[in-house]
Amino acid sequence: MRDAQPSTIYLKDYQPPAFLIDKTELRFDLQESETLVQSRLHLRRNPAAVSGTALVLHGCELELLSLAIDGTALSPSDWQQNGEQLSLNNVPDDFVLECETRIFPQNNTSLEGLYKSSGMFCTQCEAEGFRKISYYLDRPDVMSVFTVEIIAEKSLYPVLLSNGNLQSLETLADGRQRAVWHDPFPKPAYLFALVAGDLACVNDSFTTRSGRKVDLNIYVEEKDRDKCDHAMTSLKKSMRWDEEVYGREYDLDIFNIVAVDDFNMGAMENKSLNIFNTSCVLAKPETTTDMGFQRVEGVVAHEYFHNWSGNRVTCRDWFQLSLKEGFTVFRDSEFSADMGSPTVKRVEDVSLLRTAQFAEDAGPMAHPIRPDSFIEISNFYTVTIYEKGAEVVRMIHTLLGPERFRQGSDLYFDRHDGQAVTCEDFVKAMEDASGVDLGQFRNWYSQAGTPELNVTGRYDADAGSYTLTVKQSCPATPGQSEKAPYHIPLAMALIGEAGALRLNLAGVEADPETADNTQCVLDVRAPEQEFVFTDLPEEPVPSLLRGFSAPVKLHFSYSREQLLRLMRNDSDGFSRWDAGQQLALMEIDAAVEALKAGKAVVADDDFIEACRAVLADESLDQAMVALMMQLPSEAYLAELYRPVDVHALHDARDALRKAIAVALSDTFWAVYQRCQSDEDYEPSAGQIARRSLKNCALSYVVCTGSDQAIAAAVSQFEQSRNMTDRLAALSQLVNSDNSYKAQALQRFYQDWQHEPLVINQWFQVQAMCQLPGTLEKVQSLMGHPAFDIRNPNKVRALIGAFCGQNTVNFHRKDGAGYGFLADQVISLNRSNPQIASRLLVPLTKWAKYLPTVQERMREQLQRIMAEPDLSNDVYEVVSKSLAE
Ligand code: B3K
Ligand code: ZN
Repeated sequence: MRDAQPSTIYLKDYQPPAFLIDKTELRFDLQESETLVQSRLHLRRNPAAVSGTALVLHGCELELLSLAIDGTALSPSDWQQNGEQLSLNNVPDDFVLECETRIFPQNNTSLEGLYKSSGMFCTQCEAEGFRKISYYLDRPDVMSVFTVEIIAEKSLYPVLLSNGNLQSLETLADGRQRAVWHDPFPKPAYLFALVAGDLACVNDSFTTRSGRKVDLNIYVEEKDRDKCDHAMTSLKKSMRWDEEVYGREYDLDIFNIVAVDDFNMGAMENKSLNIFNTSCVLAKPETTTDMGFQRVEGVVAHEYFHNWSGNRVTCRDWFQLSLKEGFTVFRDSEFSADMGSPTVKRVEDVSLLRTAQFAEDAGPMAHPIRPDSFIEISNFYTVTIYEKGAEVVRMIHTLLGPERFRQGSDLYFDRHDGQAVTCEDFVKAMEDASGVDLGQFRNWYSQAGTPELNVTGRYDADAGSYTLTVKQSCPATPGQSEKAPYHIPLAMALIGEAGALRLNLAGVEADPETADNTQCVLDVRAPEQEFVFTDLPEEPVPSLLRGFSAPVKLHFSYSREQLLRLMRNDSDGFSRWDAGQQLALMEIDAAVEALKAGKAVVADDDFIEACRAVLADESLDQAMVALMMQLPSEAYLAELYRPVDVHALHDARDALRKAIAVALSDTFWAVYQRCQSDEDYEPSAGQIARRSLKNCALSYVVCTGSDQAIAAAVSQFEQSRNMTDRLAALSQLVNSDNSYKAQALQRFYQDWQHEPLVINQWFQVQAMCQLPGTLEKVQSLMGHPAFDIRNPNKVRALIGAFCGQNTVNFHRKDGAGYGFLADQVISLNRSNPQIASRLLVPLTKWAKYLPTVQERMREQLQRIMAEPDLSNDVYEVVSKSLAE
């Protein structure tokens, strides 16, 4: 809970640790009423330390039982305690510190440190959770070799796990069991893990390319044994992919994954003992949607890839978090792209970036991917650190090209193996290996905010030349009013009547890889820059920021005709999709105006014909067709309009959807029929594409409100055997006016009440209902026996989905949605501060709405601020939001 004065920590104050811990020996005595933790730390003064004689250890909410130096017990007068710090003066240069603490995992609701979930003991130590287990130098630049002894009642906790290799396992005379684990790789405390429980184990193996046979185990509750195949397959694919694409092999003989129900985020990459949220590991067709299958594959890969990008080479301090997270997200997106449809993956990633990340970058919590300061590090596991961080690594990949990027990553891993390093070390390795100057590029690490590119084009028919003028700027963000220009890779092409034209860039020698071909990457560096293309027989349409080559907002005033040409002819899938989105935005603009003038919304004929052509094109990736038919989301619209009039935008978008549905009703029905199949379920790219297009068509026909459409949804709900189709049909029923929905919801609950992950989807589908009265429904569902506010998945499914994704109901005109969110934040602030502060995010965006709305949102922030005992997590987010 909040100190009197929550303090800000600054990157500029970084000091190397005064002591190092060569060896860490831990002993856990796990009991029902308490856990005793004994540690033996082999400490030595750090030769690289600048100053300081005292040893200052971190500890939080610990009951200290004893301390001893080299076998001699200390008395309380030998140490000083101040907040989370325990200082020992006049310690030797090299010694063993023994410490005994008592903790109460069964009462730990923060899900940080050692806690219990569904009867098992488990840990979460990143970022600063180890200090809730024992006194330690809980910072990532202190790396130690861990040996862990676990003692627990054998009948209750037959499985005892920690990092590394099992050294011994014995049954003790009193019915308890003792396991000893040893991890030979030095690691920071945040990668420590312990699990004790009654778990089933699904086992497989993988042989690395150098011939090491690795035992792969997934530990789950017995009832979930049949839901591990997909995670296991994903793990093996990730291991192979990292060998092939990055030359990285696994380095131990065991790799364990444990699934737990109560978990604050997706998963955790503890060395050789990954702990996962059940939602990111369990999957089977009857209970899991296509999106769920893809998430399992992506998260398993992400955590596995951390073994190199995060564990073997770790972060010096938490300001460098994006060093491991940005890089690892880049790695997992490339992996997912390779496993499925690259364009679809790119569109999904960019959509997340353009909504959540752009919003963060424009709000009170905006921070560079390498922040300069924070109050609570848990608040910095953000879309900026992760997704924008990944885009920054992607830009390095674009600037260097795949071969030189690989030389860079090889050098980075070689040079820094076993070290705790900085983002600068990463960039330097990329620079040293490639010879590419990344000097100006480093601004991406130090500056917050989304850069904007304003581009204009001029065709000179006589000269056959086309001149692009590119201006860049970046808005002010908290603490950064002036921004230096960025180095932006701008991938582009020029599209003629019949497709992409050859590029000749004036003043640039033809390079077989770039110029004199049909696409190139322009190095945008100056506030304003011109690029002249020659030998152009016709006026081209520029295709800009292909593949979304940089995380920027690009403005070019395209005409409808130009966008239609790009939508038809652009050879870059992402840009084709984006052209379609820009056309749709013009339609939404027109719809807003029409509704304002009291007129009916009609979609433009050209737009309808373009949609019809896309829907009819069976040669296109069907998942792309489904994506192209989705109108820009309300979250994306909220990034484009100022101020945001939530209800006007919602109504316009809705009316446009109906207009499209009516105009193309026959086409949607044809697509719906064409996409039916009775193949056995597989989470393959082809099947996922077909289902997503089918369910997209269903959503359009249902929005016409016809009886035939409702009947189709009912029959799909009743007959489908996979969760993707079943849930899609349920969602259509919940969102439309029909007499079957209550029955459908009840039936769904009855069928799945014993599957918590399915019940979460049941909560979510109701929380996302766009119809009036949803807030009351959500409030009543909070009293449902299946709801549990202590379980983060349930909180996210019901409260998080309502406040974060149900724009029209959260922003109810009477402000009740804001009051509801504030109530939930206040109640979670004590039990689980991390979840409370994450939930709060929608309120922090108050500044972009209409003035009356702003006031209502701020009132609720002020109400939270007035609460006594605010956690640092909530305090930081609320105070920064109110300071805007
Ligand atoms: N590294 C963890 C995140 C830990 C969050 C702690 N509050 C999961 C991941 O990014 O892989
Ligand atoms: Zn990660």
